[in-house]
Order: sequence, then structure tokens, then C-alpha cells
Amino acid sequence: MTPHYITTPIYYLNGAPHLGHVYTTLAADVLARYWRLAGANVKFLTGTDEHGSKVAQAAAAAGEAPQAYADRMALIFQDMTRKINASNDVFLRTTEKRHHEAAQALWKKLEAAGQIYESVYAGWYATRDEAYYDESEIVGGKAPTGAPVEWIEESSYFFRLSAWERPLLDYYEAHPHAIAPLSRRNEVLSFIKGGLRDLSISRTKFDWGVMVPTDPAHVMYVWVDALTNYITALGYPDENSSDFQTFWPESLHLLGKDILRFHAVYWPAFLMAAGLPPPKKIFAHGWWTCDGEKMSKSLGNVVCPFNIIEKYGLDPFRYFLIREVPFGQDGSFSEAALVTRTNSDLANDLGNLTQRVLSFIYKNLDPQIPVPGDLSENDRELLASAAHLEQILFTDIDNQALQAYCQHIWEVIRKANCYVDFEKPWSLRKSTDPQDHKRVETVLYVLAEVIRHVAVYTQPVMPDSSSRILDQLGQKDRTFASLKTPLVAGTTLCEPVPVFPRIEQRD
Ligand code: ME8
Repeated sequence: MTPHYITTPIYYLNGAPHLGHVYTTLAADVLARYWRLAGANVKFLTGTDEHGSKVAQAAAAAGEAPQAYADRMALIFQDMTRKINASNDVFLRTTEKRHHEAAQALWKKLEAAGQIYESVYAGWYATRDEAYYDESEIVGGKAPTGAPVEWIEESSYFFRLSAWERPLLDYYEAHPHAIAPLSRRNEVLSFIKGGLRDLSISRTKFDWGVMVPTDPAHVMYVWVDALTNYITALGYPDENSSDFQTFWPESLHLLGKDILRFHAVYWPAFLMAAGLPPPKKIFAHGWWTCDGEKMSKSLGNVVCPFNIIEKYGLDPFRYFLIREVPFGQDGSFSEAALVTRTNSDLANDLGNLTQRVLSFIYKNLDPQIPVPGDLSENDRELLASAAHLEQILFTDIDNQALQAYCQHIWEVIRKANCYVDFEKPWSLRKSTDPQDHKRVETVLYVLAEVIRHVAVYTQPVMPDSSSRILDQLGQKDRTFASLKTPLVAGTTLCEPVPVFPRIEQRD
């Protein structure tokens, strides 16, 4: 199976982690967990972007030296990955020595290839975006993102980005799925077709960055250093390292639409110019707002993910973020929507199904998975929908269709609930006819088998809750491959405990 290298952006340390950071990390986690369960070789990278004027200013505002500030803040981001149960294999900090070495090696390679020259940059810069803007992009004295800009004039090294216009267009023509969703690909293509100008890639006005290897008066533009993180984590500059050989360019870069241009234009151009292949896929997801409004400190509506997790539990929060909005589109976060979604999908649909079925088996059937009798048409149909999930979910994940992934599982859960209502095992059990009793065992076997499938497939989204369901079902092997073998009758169940309590709505 193809190896999977899944990355998030490395986050700036200028403030505490928020819903947006949690979202990308969570989406990456779902994909990484899925591919591991599918048996693939996976590397999941996240980390922190610690250089640049933005972080230097935040450190100054906090009255701390940049390195001390970065050390303190990086711990908070590392803690975020733990609090959301992210299964990242690497947490990379750009202040690490290995990263300085990788960024400098890439620089030297670009320089040796004649891709870098020295000149003077005179133009607009927005520290908030860590981005240069053309005069034509300035609207009412601000960057198109609304960020304040300042005029800077300084000696700078430039990367010959203009030379990569045609190669980038050719590359994207030949690789139609390299940028997703499609609307984002079109945006990138029209940006490139609009003409690329050479890019200023060093600064002299401050020193909080990776030093330009051939000129200590300059530090690298923070995006040159930051983007390199994706190969630092694979052992670059050692291109023969086993990680680099295995995982580059098998990468899926997940990011928000705000930083697509850096990833889909600058990064592949740097790589091609250094003789390396561009990343296999870049997926730009949408933007979360809060109750329909942009989250901002001044509006006081920034969602603190950790308060939400404390209040409602981690897995309902994970499920909500993945299920509520099609991956790639914008979404509006509200606690009311989270409560509604948790109660309908988790407490009612999945929670009731597992609780009813497992308690029934526990109380009435020894407590063991019963031996099924002959299967009816109805039994076969339900089992087939559970078995078909394998292919359907594979396609969803391959397209990063994370919402669809949940929807497809829930279609099976709802079918299983209809099946319970139709088969009425509770009334059948009261019958005095032994054939009816055998039928109860068959129905419960079928349901337990469907619950096993569902819980195995919900693991990437809700690792803890799924694992509790599988514990109760007495299942040890939880890989996707384990579903190829039918549920073993006679397996002893553990005492069922409800996994998804209802959240009481407050007025
Ligand atoms: O841009 N909705 O870091 P950053 C959804 N250091 N996602 C959001 C979001 C929101 N409201 N707000 C933030 C940087 N994000 C650079 C990246 S990579 C080599 C360097 C997520 O801390 C989304 O993934 O500003 C976005 O792209 C990222 O956080 C920006 O994080």
C-alpha cells in the first residue's frame, strides 16, 4: 500500500491555539488514523513556526526573549495535540538545529542552481500575514486580508519565482488532482497565469530567523524556512534517509485556504528549483466562523476549543467538527449546533443502537455473541451494507471527503435501527416458540456484527468512544482487515456502559 505522509501547517506562536488550529490538526489525525488502520505506512507531522517578525513582536510584547517565548508557547501547542488526542508521529519546531540545517541546505541548493540573486526590496509587507503585497493589491491602505501593511526598503535576496510560471502551470496541468478542492485549484491557476514576480526571500531588519548560510547579515524570509519543515521532518538534507525515500513526495499537505498560495505556488517552485519533486497533494479546507461571525479577539467570540472539550467531551467535539461541514467549505461554529448534533447522531442513533443491543445480549444471552441461525433476506441486506462500507469509506478518505465518511457510516447505523424496529427481538423473546428464540439470536448476532463494523470505522473520528464500544464487544483486533473475518460467536461481552450520554439542552 502507498505510504501516507500527512501534514498540518506549522502554527505561529503569537497566541494560544484556537479552533482553527485544532480543526486542521484533527482532520489530519482522522486521515492518519484511517490509513494506519488500513495497514499503510503513515507519518503524521505537525509543529510550530517559531521565526519571523510576527513571533518576534509577540515575544517583545510579552517581555520575553524570542527563544524563551518560543519554548513556552511551543509547549502549549504540544499540549493541544494531546488534548485533542492527535496521533502525530512528529512535532517539529522550526528553532530546532536539524531544521536550521535543512533550511540552509535548501537555500544553498537554490543558490547553486542560480535561483537566488541579491537586490533591494521596496514594497509593502504585512507582519500579521508574514506576506509581501504588490501596490495593486493594497485596498484602503491595507492588505487584501485586512492586515495592516508597512512600507519596507531593504537589501534582500530574491528567488527567481518568475521563471517557474510555466513549469508550475505544466505541472498542474499534468497533475489535475494536486490541488483540491477544484475551486481552489482554479484560484491557484489564475493567480499563476496573472504573472509571477520574483520573491524577496531574506530580511535584514531583524534577526529572529534562520541565518542565510552565505550572508550572516540576512535571515531567511519566514515562509522559506517554514515550508522547508515538511522535508526537515523526513531527514532532509539527507535525501537517502529512509523517511525521505519512503515519504517524499507521497505527501498530503492539509491547510486553510488562507495559506494556499504559499503552499501551491512558492513551495512547489522552491522544490522544483532545487531538483526535488513537488508535494503530491495540497488540500485547502474552509474557514470556521463563530455563530456566523469572524472570530476575533476584539469581538470576544474566539472559540476556546478546550472549554468546549471540557464541557461536552472530546469525541463529540471531534465528531461535530468533522461531520458538520463538508471538508473544504466554510463552517459556522455554535454550541447549540454541537449539542443538537451530539444528541441526534451520537446519543440517539449510535448510542441507542449499541446500548440496546449490547445490554440485551449481556442480560439475556449468557453474555456471549450468539450463534446465528439461517440468515433472512433482511439480515443479509444489513450485513451487506456494513460490508460495503470498506470500499465507500476508502473512496471518501482518498478524496478527503471527511463529512461523507461520517454520513456513510451513519446510513448503516440508521438502517440497523430500522432493522431493530422491524425485527422486534424484544417481543420475540417473550414468545414460547423455540424457533423465535433462535431468531432472536440471529438478529442479535447480525446487530453485533454491524456494531463491530461501525465501531471499527468510527475509530479515526472518535478513537476513545469507538474503543470503548469495541471493548464492550470483546474485540481485540480492531484493524480494517479484522472485518474480513466474521464476528466470532461465543465471544464474551463486557458489561455495557452507555458511551454517548445525551446533553441536556439549557434554555
Ligand atoms: O499560517 N478556520 O500559521 P497560523 C479554519 N505559520 N482553520 C483555521 C482558522 C479558522 N478560522 N484559523 C486558523 C501559519 N486555521 C503559518 C503556516 S506552514 C509551512 C506555515 C488553521 O498559526 C488553518 O489550517 O496562522 C490555517 O491555514 C492555519 O490554521 C494558520 O495557522
